Amino acid sequence: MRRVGIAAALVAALVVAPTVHRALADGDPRVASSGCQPSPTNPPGLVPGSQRIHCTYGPLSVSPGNNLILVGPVTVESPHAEGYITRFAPNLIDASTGQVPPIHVVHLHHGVWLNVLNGASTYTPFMATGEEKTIAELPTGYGYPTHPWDTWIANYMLHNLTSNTYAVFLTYDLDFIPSGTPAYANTRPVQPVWMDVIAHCGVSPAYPVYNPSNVTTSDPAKGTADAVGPDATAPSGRSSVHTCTNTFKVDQEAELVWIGGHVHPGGVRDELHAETCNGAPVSGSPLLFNSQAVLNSTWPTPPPTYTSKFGSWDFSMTTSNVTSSPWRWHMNAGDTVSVKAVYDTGHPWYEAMGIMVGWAHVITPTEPADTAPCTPPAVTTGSPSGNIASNPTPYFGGNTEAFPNQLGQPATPATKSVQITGFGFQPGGNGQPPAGVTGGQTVTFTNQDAYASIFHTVTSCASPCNLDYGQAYPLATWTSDAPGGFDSSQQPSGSQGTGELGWGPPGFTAAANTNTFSFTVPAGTPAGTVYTYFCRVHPFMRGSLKVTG
Ligand SMILES: [Cu+2]
Repeated sequence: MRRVGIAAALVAALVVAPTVHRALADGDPRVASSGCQPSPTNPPGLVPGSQRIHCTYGPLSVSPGNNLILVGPVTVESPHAEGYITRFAPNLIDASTGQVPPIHVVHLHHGVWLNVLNGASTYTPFMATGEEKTIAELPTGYGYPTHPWDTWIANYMLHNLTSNTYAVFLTYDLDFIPSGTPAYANTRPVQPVWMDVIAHCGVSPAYPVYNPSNVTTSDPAKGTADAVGPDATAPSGRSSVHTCTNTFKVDQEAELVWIGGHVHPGGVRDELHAETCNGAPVSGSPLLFNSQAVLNSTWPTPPPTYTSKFGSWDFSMTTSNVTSSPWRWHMNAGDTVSVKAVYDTGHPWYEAMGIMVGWAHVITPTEPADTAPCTPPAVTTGSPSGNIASNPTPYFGGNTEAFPNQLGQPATPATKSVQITGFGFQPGGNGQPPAGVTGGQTVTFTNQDAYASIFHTVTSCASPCNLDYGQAYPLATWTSDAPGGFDSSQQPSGSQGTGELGWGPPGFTAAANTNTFSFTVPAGTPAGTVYTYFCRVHPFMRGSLKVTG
């Protein structure tokens, strides 16, 4: 059977491996911890004849401030048997505690599973997740086919927000229907459909679908698909959203039977729209599915304090797992759909993604579709389907003073340089007197930790910015909101448009490939003006500058 071809932009950017990451040496007993084991007891409700399989991959060493995209070491475990996968549930486990690590300590930026020997001409992701840990459940009667010779690899990115090193496992639970069972005979195969708006907006090849430097400008050279417009649902209260849209064409008749989205903090939703059907434009590009980012801690209760918690990684995405009617979209060969990634504009967001992953069944005479072409789904919303229950109690931060307010303290003598070393700013770091500066003067920040492959940023946060850190505090502020504020991540010289101070392979890290950032205090800035800032990689790192004259 041919694959469902979807013209997807830069899948290769997520696939090519710049770094082979091997956490522990061969012979370390923990190396043997990677593998798949049948669950001793199958959960109730499993299709008769099928089996839940628990797989682990690791341990993976997550160094301080780790923010790399990694593939490896070579393969991850697949069922290695003829059958169908009907459910996929990813998670992240701390190797030392056996528990899910708190989001503000270590979390999953994204994980992508690829099947490199499943008849694909290119590596095709068949499963993807981030900290939302979406559980994908196919409708009854559909499955992702597996073969004994399948070779899976995992591409993952972990973020360590602390100055410690952690060891973690990626885990994934599979529901598997083996061949030779009645359920196997009644299952129709599906194929992954990967729809990524990557590189369609902004200038970065690898990342931003929400490029901070694009949000406040209408410069068409920075991405014609970027748009900022009003939206009453914008969680931060700014009432506008940034959208990035990409269109995808299907090359053979197929029916989507499952859909889910992926965004990063600041993301509000991914929308799937019909563009053409039977070769003709569909009037109004109707919404087919709205995959929403829902804060775990507020679901299903209405979120009265949503604003203060928005921007954390503590969310799940709604998918078509659970809908009041079967969700389907039947496309003819040549038809197009679009994906629109929607981000709030209340803050600059970084390393943002906008992806929808679908499962599609190719229509054949013996395996007909469930619905007629162009029949709009009865339901276009779903419910959160992440591993919510296994997430520890979220800690949002911003509740208590972590160190004295720097605003009222006298400044140090005027300085022209701030060193970033040992996870701190010198002078003017946490609780210390602000570094003195004068109007019109340039201050240069230098990340000395970059020589140890540790990225930092220098990013304005709302004064006094001295509260305890958590998964939603501090948040970056627009430089236009903090008059004269600054952000190393918004400097145009950042090779990725994101500009964390440090060095890394272009296209695979958020590195600016410089370790310095300069900020010029506007001439005439009144004495006493204080600029508070933090490192958004390590949000416990704070600092301040104070104008002395
Ligand atoms: Cu840092």
